[in-house]
Amino acid sequence: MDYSNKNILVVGLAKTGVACARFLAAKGARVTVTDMRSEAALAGQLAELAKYDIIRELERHDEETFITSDLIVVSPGVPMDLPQLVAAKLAGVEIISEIELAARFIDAPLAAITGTNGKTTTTTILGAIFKHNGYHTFVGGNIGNPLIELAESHQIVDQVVAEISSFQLEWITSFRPTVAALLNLSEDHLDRYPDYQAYIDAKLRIFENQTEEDFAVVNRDDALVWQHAQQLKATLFPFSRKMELDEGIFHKDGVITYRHNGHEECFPTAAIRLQGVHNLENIMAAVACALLLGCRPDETFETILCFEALHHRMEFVREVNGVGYYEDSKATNVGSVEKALESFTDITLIAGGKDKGGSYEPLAPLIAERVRHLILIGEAAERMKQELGSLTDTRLATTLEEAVRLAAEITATGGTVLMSPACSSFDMFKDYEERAQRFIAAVKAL
Ligand code: UMA
Ligand code: ADP
Repeated sequence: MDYSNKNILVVGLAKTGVACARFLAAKGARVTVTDMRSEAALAGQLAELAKYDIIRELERHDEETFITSDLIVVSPGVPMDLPQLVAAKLAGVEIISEIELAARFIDAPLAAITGTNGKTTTTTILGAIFKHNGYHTFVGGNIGNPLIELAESHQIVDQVVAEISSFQLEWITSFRPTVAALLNLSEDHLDRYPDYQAYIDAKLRIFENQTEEDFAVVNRDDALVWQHAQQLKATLFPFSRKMELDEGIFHKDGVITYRHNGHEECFPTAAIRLQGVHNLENIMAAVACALLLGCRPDETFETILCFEALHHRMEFVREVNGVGYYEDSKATNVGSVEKALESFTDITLIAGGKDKGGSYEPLAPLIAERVRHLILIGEAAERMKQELGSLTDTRLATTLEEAVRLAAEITATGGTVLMSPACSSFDMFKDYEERAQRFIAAVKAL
């Protein structure tokens, strides 16, 4: 792939844009970067690019630059319907995402993990399994470090594990994982997509360039996933918590069984530290990817036995006056909140934040059954109150700290206070980590 002297436009100048611009400039391309933010807001990013000869178009996107480029590389946070991208597409300009660019320069087998929930957990487990098996492994993608950083580093690796979001799949053309996993599907990101089907279609593109030599690891228990899996070209490798499979991986009577080509491996689950049925699904998906890509069963089992929950995913904070406080700041859609609610009874739920446009109705049965008090915060509070408020004692709070104090007042001994927002955090916080830290501080202050 020769990009020297090509006019390449990098759209978006956050982590992805900076890494792409650096990579392409080092390849001899004539790089322009464009971002709607100002030079002052982008001071850190621009400093990282200081030693490269790169043209900047800041606080604007010039259509002329888009339609006259040889190639456009789009950051995941930039929507597909950006008018300048639409114009460039019409003009026949090649437009790709960062994972597409990266994959063109990566030779190692690629395990790509997507799904509405569980991506980071599964990606991290799989990375740990590969490393424990002695493979030189790169873990990246939506998890935080762009895949292009691997291509940029010229490291030789044995295995690549990539967490992949729907946004990153929007502009792929040849991205082809050796093993791709789709963990589950539920409504999310409806502030970005015109409808749920458009979000699903974007996610399914992870399988688009696979052939029958590749594997699609899919959730047999998720009706939507299984329905869409029937159309795939890749060889299906299902995982299930509910049914025994002749080919695939399943959990039954406290044992995970992996069956492939007449060969069987068994992993008892009693001593696994990671809690929750959803984590059993994540573990099965990771183990399937690992064994399909050559890992040894013993080392694989050792890794899953020791694996602990990641921060901000149903994490225990503290007990005060016989009430347990749990923080699930990473639960930014209804699918993940459902799993959290299934894990407790007598719940005081703190939810709300930036509304992503989906319906909160799927939570209704669990709220009616298990949530004693619902405390709502943020932009979504009013709409959540309309959809769920009649099901239980529902109150509004103006800050997270006020919500925590109120929860402490009204939750009876033996109950659980759970912050599992079903929304993103950007209305009140920098990100989900800041929301988590503020919750933890408020709980510690009780
Ligand atoms: N911008 C424009 N014009 C626009 C829209 C945005 O100029 O019309 C600019 C913004 O000002 C910003 C840049 O484009 O400077 C967009 O950057 P970005 O949002 O793509 O941010 P990155 O730092 O590059 O992070 C991205 C992923 N972000 C998103 O998908 C929103 C990160 O996932 C990912 O870790 C990183 O690439 C490395 O691959 C984050 C995320 O929130 C964690 N992902 C979503 C999720 O998990 O739900 C999908
Ligand atoms: P993602 O990277 O897809 O956002 P995470 O592993 O970061 O996934 O988990 C995000 C949220 O989803 C957390 O609240 C976590 O408890 C929940 N979760 C994790 N795995 C699953 C799963 N397989 N199904 C549903 N919810 C899950």
